[in-house]
This record gives sequence, C-alpha cells and structure tokens, in this order.
Amino acid sequence: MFISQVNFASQSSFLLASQNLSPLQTPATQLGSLSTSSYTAPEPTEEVYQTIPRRQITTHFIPSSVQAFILSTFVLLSGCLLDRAGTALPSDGGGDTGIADGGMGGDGGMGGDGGIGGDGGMGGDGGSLPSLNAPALIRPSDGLSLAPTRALLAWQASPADTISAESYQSCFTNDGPASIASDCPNPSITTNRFHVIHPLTPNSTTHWKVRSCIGNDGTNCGPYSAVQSFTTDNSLVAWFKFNMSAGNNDPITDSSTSGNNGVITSDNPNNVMSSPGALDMTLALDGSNDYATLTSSSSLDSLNTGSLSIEAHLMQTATGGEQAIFTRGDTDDALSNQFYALTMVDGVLTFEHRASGSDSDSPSVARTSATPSMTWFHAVATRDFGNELRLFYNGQAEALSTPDNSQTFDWSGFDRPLAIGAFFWDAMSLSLYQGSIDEIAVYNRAITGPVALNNYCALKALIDATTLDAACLAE
Ligand SMILES: [Ca+2]
Ligand SMILES: [Ca+2]
Repeated sequence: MFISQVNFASQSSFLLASQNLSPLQTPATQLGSLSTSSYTAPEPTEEVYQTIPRRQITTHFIPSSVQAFILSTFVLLSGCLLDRAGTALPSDGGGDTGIADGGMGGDGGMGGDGGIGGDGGMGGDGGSLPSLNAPALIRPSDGLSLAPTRALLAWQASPADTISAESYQSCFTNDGPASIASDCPNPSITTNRFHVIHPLTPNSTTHWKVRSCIGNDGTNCGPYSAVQSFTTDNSLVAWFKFNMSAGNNDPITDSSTSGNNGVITSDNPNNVMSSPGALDMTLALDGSNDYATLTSSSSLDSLNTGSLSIEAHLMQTATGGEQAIFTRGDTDDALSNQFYALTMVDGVLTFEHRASGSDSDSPSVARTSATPSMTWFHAVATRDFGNELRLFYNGQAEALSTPDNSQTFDWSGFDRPLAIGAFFWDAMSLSLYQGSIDEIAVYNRAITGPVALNNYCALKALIDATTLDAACLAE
C-alpha cells in the first residue's frame, strides 16, 4: 500500500497548511485549494522541533489526488494531533504507523489505487469526510454477445457515495482482464454516465471498468468497479454510414469486413448530405429516381436463408404509400416471387418475408402506429430460423410474427438487386424512399433485445449525448 511510503513532514508543517483553510469550506474546495504537487514546509516552531525531527515529504511516490486527500484529512485530524504534540506521535515521526495502520483504518482505508473513500473509507466509524465508492456497471450486462459495431458502456454512481461524482474514468481493453486489473492505461474521462466504444472488433472480448471522480476532469477519484466483459461475434455482413463528402455520389462504402460496397443511382448529384439528427452525413433520397444497390456476394446471398437482421436510422420527409428501406426480391415466377423487405407503409414500419406462395401465407410484421414525417427513429428487423419476424423501434421490441415453418424455401434464383431505398421485385415495383437513410447495418443472425437496445443507445449517444433515453441508462 503506497501510503506506507509516505514520510510525513513535521507535524507543524501540516498544522500550518491547515491554517490556510476555513472550516466552512466544502471538502471539494479544500481539495482544490491545496497544492498537490509540491509543498515546502515552513520552519517549525521551536517547541515542536524539539519534539519531532523534521522530515522530508516524498511526494513523487504519491498520486496527486491522494496527496490532496492526505492534506485535507489533516485538516480534521490536526486538532487531535495538536493536542498530542510531543506525546502521542511515535518517536520516528509517525509516518507509517501513525496514519496508514492506525489512524486511517489500515489496508483499503484510503481507496485502493489512489482513490478517495474506498470501501468504508475514512467514514466507516463515523467520520464525516466525503467518500466515493465503486460505480455499478449497468450495460452491457456481463458476458453479453454484441454485434461488432458499437457498444454503449453505461453505469451509475454508488448510492453509498457521500459526495456527488462530477466525472468518471472508464477504461477498456481487448488484451485480457489482467491488462486493466491494476492499471488504466488509456482512461476515458466523461461527465456522462456512459461511454461509446466504436467500432468493435469482430470475435473479440472487451474488458472494462469505471470509477467515479469528484473533480469534473477525472481527478480525485474513488475506487474502480469490478471488471466486466462483453464479446462480439462475426455477424456483421454490411454497414453503411454514408459519411462521404457532401455532394458526392461516389460508391457507398461498406464499413464491415465483407467488402459489400454499393452504388447510388440518382438524378440528383447531392444525395449525400448532412442532416440534423443524423450521425455525420446521410443518404438523402427525394422519392424520384434515387436509390442505392449492392452487388450480389456470398455474404449477402447468405441472408436469403437462415437468420437475418436489418438495422437502420431513418427519417421520412413524406410518409405516403410503400417506401422501401432495405429489400431483396426475385422474379423466378411472378406467382411465387420471393423477397424480404423492410419498408414504411403509410408511415408504419413493416417487415415482410416471402419464401413461396402468396401474400396470404407470407409472414409479416408491422408496428401498430405510424411515425410522423421529419422524425428520426431507429429500426431493427430480425428473422430467425423459425421464420419468425420481429421489429425493434428505438431499441424497444415492438412486434412479433407467428413462427412459420410451413413454406418451401427456394432462394437460389434471386435476380433482383439488393437495394437501399428501393424494392425490385415482380414487375419492377420500386417503392422509392423519400427521406434520409443512415447507418444501415445487416447481420447474419437475429439480434436479441439487449443488442438492439445497445445499438440504438450507442448511436443516439454519438448523435446527441444530451438527449439519451432514460432506458439506455437504467438497469
Ligand atoms: Ca452517417
Ligand atoms: Ca431524385
């Protein structure tokens, strides 16, 4: 424990330091008013000098936050020490035993690796000094498997804290728990109760921890939380952020490792633009001759059968009719065309899947209410192996279809483009989208509720951290 390395200055040094503080100052003010990097002890009085040899302060071994805490501690302890001058302190000056083992509660009493408070801290037996405790980690839940896009780390301050946390330090690593067990090599400091990690590495495990701090700049911190972890799978097939230069209809870039780049077809040279509510640039489509298509690939073709998730951040400028978000269809047989399609139907988010037959026996799922125009929202549509369809809206489960295993699957003949903002099937019905489409992500698994909520919250936190939903920060 590092405090045992402290050779305290003469008692008079701390008494003089404490004389500069008003007893009415708040603890935080006290901490801020003391120099924590260097301190030259004034000459002791003759009386004290005769009792206790002067010692040097070895501040280079001690984190500044702890120095400040030690000094502030003496504000309260000084009265007691003064009463004992010449008799109570050991003959060696009281450095090790007087404070670390006796006066402050021994091991752990000052908060582990440099923190304030700790378990019990100094207030354990009735003391009045402020203390911070380890925050409670909220999400991702320990061991959760996320899609390899983004993670929102969320936590809350301990209810046992006796002073408000003004900031937090978080750290994470993909190098195993040992690398942050006793260290925080690249801390992120935030005044929010969350932090977004992006992009995530596929098939990885991330360990993370957080501690609360009194200073709003990550100083004067309490002990770290326990280390938690989450994993990622390799389910990401395509990810379009549309963050190209404004007025540029270059090929749209796939941010996954699958290389599924696409192209924009448009009569407008400015389909990529910034938009309030979007993350950076977005694909803006006016409902006339504007859409994007993807080239068939093995990873995209794998979505025709099995599990599938489509995620998007959306805003319509007009809500009438059917408007396609992300679709794929074919025309092998006009009477049994097959498709999957995430669309807006008169403003209602809808997901349909047809393997064979007609509309009457094709599973589909839709929200029960429409989204007004000019309103951004986050959508996730999933299809699992049981042909069960599900919708998530702004991170919340909204609708679920009846599982349907009765249909005959024959997806080998897809001959229509996989499209963003259009729906090619049967007689070339296009169902062009009118509005903005951003953050299209496609996965080859049906993501679960906690993952859908994580993805929504992480995106929302990046767009505007001040309006993050309460659900993102609640247990
Ligand atoms: Ca974007
Ligand atoms: Ca157009």
